[in-house]
Order: sequence, then C-alpha cells, then structure tokens
Amino acid sequence: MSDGLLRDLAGIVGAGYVITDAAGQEAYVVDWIKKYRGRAMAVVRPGNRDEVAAVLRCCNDAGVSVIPQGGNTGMAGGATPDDSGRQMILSLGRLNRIHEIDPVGNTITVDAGCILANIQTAAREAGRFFPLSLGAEGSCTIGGNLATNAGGIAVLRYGNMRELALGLEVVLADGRIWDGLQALRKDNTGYDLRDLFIGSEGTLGVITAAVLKLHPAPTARATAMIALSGEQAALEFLVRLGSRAGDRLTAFEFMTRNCLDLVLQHVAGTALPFKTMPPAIVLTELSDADAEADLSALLEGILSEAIAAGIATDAVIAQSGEQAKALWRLREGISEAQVRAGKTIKHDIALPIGRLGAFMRETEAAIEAAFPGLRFLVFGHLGDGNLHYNLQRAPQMNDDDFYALTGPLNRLVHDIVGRYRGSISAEHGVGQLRRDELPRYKPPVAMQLMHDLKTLFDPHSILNPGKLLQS
Ligand code: FAD
Ligand code: 2HG
Ligand code: ZN
Repeated sequence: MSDGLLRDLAGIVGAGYVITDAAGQEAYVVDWIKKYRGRAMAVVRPGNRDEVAAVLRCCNDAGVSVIPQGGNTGMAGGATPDDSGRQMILSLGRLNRIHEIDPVGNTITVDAGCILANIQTAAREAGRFFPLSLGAEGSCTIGGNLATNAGGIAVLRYGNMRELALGLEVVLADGRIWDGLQALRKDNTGYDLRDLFIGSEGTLGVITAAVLKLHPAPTARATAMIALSGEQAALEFLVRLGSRAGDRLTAFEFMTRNCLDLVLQHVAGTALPFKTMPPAIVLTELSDADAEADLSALLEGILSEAIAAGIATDAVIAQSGEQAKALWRLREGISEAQVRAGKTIKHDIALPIGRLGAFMRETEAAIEAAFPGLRFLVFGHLGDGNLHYNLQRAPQMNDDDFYALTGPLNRLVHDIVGRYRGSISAEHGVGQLRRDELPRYKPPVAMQLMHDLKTLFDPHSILNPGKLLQS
C-alpha cells in the first residue's frame, strides 16, 4: 500500500519532493529541543495549495496520518511524527511566496510556509511593521505561528498571533479548500472558522495562506535592561512603567539570575551589562511611530524614579542599535543555553498578572520542599503574565533521574497554576508534551466540544493524531 501511495504522492509533488531516506528525513523527525524523535513513511514537500489538497485527499483515502510541519521549531512536540514509521510529514516550507502588501488596508498576504523574519523584512521594506517577534523568527513559519497561536515579545502591545491575523486559507483533511482569505476588519456572518483553525496545532486543517495585519513602523525605540531585587520589584516596575509609557510599552521580559548565568556560560559573545549579577532582571522596550519621540529621555526619567524609590537597583539604556541587540541576545539566548546545558523540564504557563508574585513564592517553596536542589530557570513575558517556569537537574543528579521527575514536577506546578486559575500552555501549544495533562485542567465540557470538533473536521483522524487531543 505504501509503495502505491508514495508513487501517487510523487506524481503530485514531483519525486524529488518525497523524501524517504533516513539522512534526508533527519531534520524533520527530531524536534528543536531534541526531546522527541519519530519516524516517517516520507516527508512530502508540496509547492502550492492545490498540491497540498491533492496530497491530503490521497492520504485521507489511504487512511494515512499527516503531520503538518513548518519550521520545526515548536516546543510541544506538535510537528514530530510518532515512531511507527507509518505517518507522513507534510512540510510547508515550499509555500513561501509573499503575495501582496496593501498599504491602505495595512495588510500583507502570505503563503503559510513563509519564514517569519522574511515577512517582517517585507513589511519593513514597505514602510510598515509586522510585530510578531520571537527567538525562532529566522526559521519558524507563519503557518506554525498561526497553528500554535504564537506569542513572543511584543504581545503586550500588539497581541498574539490570533490578534494579528485577518483571513486564512485552509485545506481540510479530505482535500476540500476553505477560502477564508479575506482582509476584513469586521465580519459578523456566523461562527468564526478562522479562530478555530488558529491554535488548532494542525489537528483540524492545514493552513496554506494568511492575510495579516500590519502596523505603522516604529521609528523611535528605547531599550533598557534593569536590575531588580526580585519578582515583586519587577511587577511594581511593570505597573510604574505601564502607567507612564502607556501603549509605547512594547516589551517587558523578565529573567532570574540563573537564566543569565546560563546564557553567559553557553552563548558566545554575551556579557553582563551590570557590575554584579542581580537576583532579577527585566529587559524592556518602548517604541513609537513618531520619530521625534524622545523615548530614551522618558525611560531615563522613569528609571531614575524607580531607582530612587528602591524598586530598581541599576539600569542600562542601550545607546545604539548594536547595544540593544546585545541586550536582546542575553534574553533570546536562554532557550539555546538550556539545550546546551542539558535536559530541562519546561512549563509555559499563564497567570493573572497581579498574582504572579504569590504564585512564584508558593511554587518555589513547594518545589524546594519536594525536590531539593533543582536549578530554577524562571523567565518570560511578564507583561503578559506568561512565565517559562523551567527546571534543570540538581548537581548530584544524573539526567535520567532528573527526567523521571517530569510527571510529578508537572503535576506540582500545574496544580498550583490551576488553583490560580491560570493556563498550562500560554503560547507553545499542547502538542504531545501536554496532551495527557490537559483533561485534568480543562473543564470536561470544553474537552468534549474539542473532541466533537475534531470528529467533524477530520472524521478519519488523519491530521496530526495524538497531538493536542488523545486519539
Ligand atoms: P512547527 O514547529 O513546524 O509546528 C508547530 C505546530 O504547528 C505543529 O503542531 C504543526 O503540526 C503545526 N503546523 C505547522 N505549520 C502548519 C500549517 N501550515 N498548518 C497547520 N498546522 C501547522 N513560541 C512563542 O509563542 N513565543 C516565543 O517567544 C517563542 N520563542 C521561541 C524561541 C525559540 C528559540 C524556539 C526554538 C521556539 C520558540 N517558540 C516560541 C516556539 C514557537 O511555537 C515556534 O517557534 C513557532 O511558532 C512554530 O513555528 P514553526 O513553523 O516552527 O512550527
Ligand atoms: C521564549 O520565550 C520561548 O524564549 C522559549 O518561548 C521558552 O525555552 C523556553 O522554555
Ligand atoms: Zn516565550
């Protein structure tokens, strides 16, 4: 059966775009953090929407599962096949055309396989701004961003991926095409199918194109790194900065001392901008479309007041684009540093912002009591209430003993998150990483409706089975 199917697929996309050898598949079958490894019958690389539709029709008829994949940078194992060798990876990377920029409507229409950084560049060249920004932007695709409803560093001001999308084109499991590629800011004609596909992690359909919102280009920017005594001071500083800078506050990233220690140790060319390492650090950015706005002076004033009030202990304001980049490298290098340092148990949680301090104190005490000696790597998008509450092994532990703690640690952290009415996946999605935990934290009615939707959209369960929902 597989030979016939592979022949049909080669007939659709061209034999050179059906990869069956292990070496050719390697980059597609392992995830970015190297936590998951699967096997695939083939990696299929269609070149346009109609080829995607024909591939899905064949796979649906043959009852073969399809794993949509963009840049393969996801953090929840959502784009990795299982180890049966019977699943097909559908790689969208060849759908990489930027179709149109509309400077009046402020929109850009793109194929789903476009690399995020290329969309940012196209917008910039047109005198506009596409605000989604995250560490993997040089290799992740807009289809993956949409499928995971990605967040990143500018959600505070511009919203997450859902808020940046206007229209979608989606191929359904049976090969039908839903043309929702509209550039409308208003449309009240019933259920919002677009919002169903965004964040559905490749389980309801394959996104092939999107219309995205553009914003005015920020021509003034000020970037600062601030030293603080801890998370409570960081929250106080957030409130102070927000009330003074208003919607010019674009990013507010938090990290603890351990995170920066790890970056300085593992990421070449990084340096601490303070004389000594503070317990907590914030990286913030103000921006404005008005080139005349003196954001550095504004930031300097707010920082002086915060230092005088004992909220911040030290601060540096970037004096050039290069210096700003170096400060961002310290923040963006945390994921890379974790991979180099060994195994990490991750939590990507959202909490009501006002309760973050209490959550951190309670959770740290509970982990220290139950699993003494672990290394806390707590960082994230504090302005959105989104923490990456990550842990690494205690010095005397080996990797396997540490990894065996995954279940109990997840349970401990997520039960507290549940009590605070938070979420166990703020921006990375559920994938296979959180699939079995989800029913514990989501109301049964919500789980049932999600299963019902899955059955409606994908009756033979060929689209990314075993991700997000138990199949
Ligand atoms: P993939 O990894 O290929 O796929 C992710 C999921 O989307 C899978 O379930 C896959 O099946 C599905 N999918 C992919 N393409 C399609 C499609 N066209 N149609 C339907 N389903 C599809 N995320 C954040 O939200 N914020 C961050 O700040 C952030 N920082 C990161 C930093 C680093 C260094 C890395 C490695 C990752 C980071 N991420 C972050 C994770 C983030 O989810 C991804 O980087 C990105 O959104 C995924 O895009 P991708 O194209 O790589 O998707
Ligand atoms: C980030 O904010 C990413 O840098 C990755 O979402 C988080 O490595 C992580 O856990
Ligand atoms: Zn993040």
